[in-house]
Amino acid sequence: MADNADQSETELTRSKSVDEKVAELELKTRAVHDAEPLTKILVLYTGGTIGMVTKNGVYEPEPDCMVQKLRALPIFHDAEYGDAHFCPETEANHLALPLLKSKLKTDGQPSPNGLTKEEFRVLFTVEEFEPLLDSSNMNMQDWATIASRIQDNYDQFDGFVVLHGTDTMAYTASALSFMCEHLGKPIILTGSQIPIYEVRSDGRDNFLSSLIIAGNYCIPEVLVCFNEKVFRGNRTIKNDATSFSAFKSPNMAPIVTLEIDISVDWAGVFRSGTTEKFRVATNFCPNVGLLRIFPGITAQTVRAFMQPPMQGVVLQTYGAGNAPDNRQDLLQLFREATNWGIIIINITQCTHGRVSTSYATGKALRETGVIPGGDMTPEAALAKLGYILGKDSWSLDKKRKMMSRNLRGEMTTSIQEEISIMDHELIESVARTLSLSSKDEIVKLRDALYPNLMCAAACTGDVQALEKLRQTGGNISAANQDGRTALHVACRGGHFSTVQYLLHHGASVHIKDYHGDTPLIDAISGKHMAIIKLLVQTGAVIPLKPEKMAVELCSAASQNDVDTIRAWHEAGADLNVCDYNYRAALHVAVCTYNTDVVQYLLDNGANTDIQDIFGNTPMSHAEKLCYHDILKMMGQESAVNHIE
Ligand code: ASN
Repeated sequence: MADNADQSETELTRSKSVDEKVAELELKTRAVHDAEPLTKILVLYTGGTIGMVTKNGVYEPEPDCMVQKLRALPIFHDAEYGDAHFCPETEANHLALPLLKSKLKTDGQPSPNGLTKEEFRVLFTVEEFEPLLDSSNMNMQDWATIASRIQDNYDQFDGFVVLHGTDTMAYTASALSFMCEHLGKPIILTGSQIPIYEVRSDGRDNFLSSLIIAGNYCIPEVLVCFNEKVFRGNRTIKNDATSFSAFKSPNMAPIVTLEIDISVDWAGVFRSGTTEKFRVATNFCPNVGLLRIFPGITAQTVRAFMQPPMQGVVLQTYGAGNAPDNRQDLLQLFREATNWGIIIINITQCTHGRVSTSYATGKALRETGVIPGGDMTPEAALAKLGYILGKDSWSLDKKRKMMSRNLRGEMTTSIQEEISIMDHELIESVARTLSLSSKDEIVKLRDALYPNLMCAAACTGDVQALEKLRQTGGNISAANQDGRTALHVACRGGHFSTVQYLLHHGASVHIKDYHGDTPLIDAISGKHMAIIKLLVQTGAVIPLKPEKMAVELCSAASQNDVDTIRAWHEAGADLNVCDYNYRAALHVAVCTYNTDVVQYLLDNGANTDIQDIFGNTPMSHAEKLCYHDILKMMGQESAVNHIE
């Protein structure tokens, strides 16, 4: 009786675990075969009016409310998709935007999912901060928290949206733009003037536009999206407390405008152009300040402002950067402060324009050691100072030099020359043949031809041709009709120096072609190890789900293709990932008696005891098949003796 009870319990346990496995298997299989292309966005909800409610007659942030409310809004969440794909217990904060019906114009730039715009699906996960803050209550530590959350989730998401109050959004955007080094994905800050829960609200459009842009356009910058415009974050100022058009970018045109068409100024996109991985610098120096001079300001006031622990001052001067040159007391003070090691950066009090030394008054200031800050906004200048002064390993001299450099597109270093697209003979002759004459027509022609010309040049590793195309206005990350960029093509062809050139000019390692493949997949297919290393060093990660990666590894294992497995491994693949039958590459290599692969896998940490759906492990396969040499490789001398 007891035996029977034990037996039936064992059966129950076994059948339950088989059921569980089958259920998991179904999920995995669905994951492998789920062909719908998607992009994933992490939404960091920090607070702000967008999520506030009225309490005692004033707006206050309301915790644990946003996700629930968004879920009930069909423009933010496709409930049918959500019910089919998200687990209600563990994925309650996962939402799926409905598919866009209207065609988005991409200007030759692929979406991260690489598909035509009608087919994409943007999934987003909302992470709510605790406590939610009115942005007037935010400080530098909050900037570091946002940056760190982005860093922690960087590889798992295609882009980031930060829901934030408008009052200090320009400061946070500026700070994040510096803290996020070697950024390769979009980070978009947005918020609203009226809470999203109210009938009339700008929050819904701002949030939706941010998700659409972050999910479809690989703009590797910190941006602010407001009122149908997307600005470079460190160029923004909040200029209106009552209008929906709360932000202005006085010295730079918006990067994206959302009208019936979405237009992106790809030539204006700032790209880091390095081969280093994304990282964040959270050590921000708090000893910085903004000093706005005014007629009659006393030397005592300025001296008091410059006292320790002050390390960096943004000096807001008149017009084109002028300060009184008849005030020797002030000029002497600036000279002294510079000698004490304080960095002083000069920007204009005017909303629009830049500092220059066209006036004697501006020149006098320059001669005291004050650094000209070009056309930086006060927010950007302050954030840049805090970031640079936080670099403890840099000398004072280096910090001063970096202050006058354009680091993230925050200042215009030289008046950009009009690029003559007619400089390219091919464009010129095609334009003539087609009788095109207006600038718009020629720009359209260029945008249609250049991605293909770039890919053709990359295919043969012709760096000179790429440089010529770039100089005549070509977008280095533009994609052809298949969603492929010059970097995809150069990686496939194994042209190492072309890949280096492209990366140094800002080509993105994250762009997916229409098959969902990034340049890293091309490099793996071509088994170009040096290129794989370079891409990984630049922050590329394998864009496949583990199950799909396992299929690739198992397939290579079945063909004794050690080089392909090595290429996947170099690219960061876990050699123990399992396919839809829970089989890892080692299962397949053992069964097919591909001993070279078995040896490689064992040398690189493959497990011999992973159970597939039938309970078989690589070792049990070797035992059943009496593969003595494989068992020996696995260190199973005793098992070999036992079989013998
Ligand atoms: N006081 C609010 C904030 O900055 C203003 C807003 O979001 N519109 O959090």
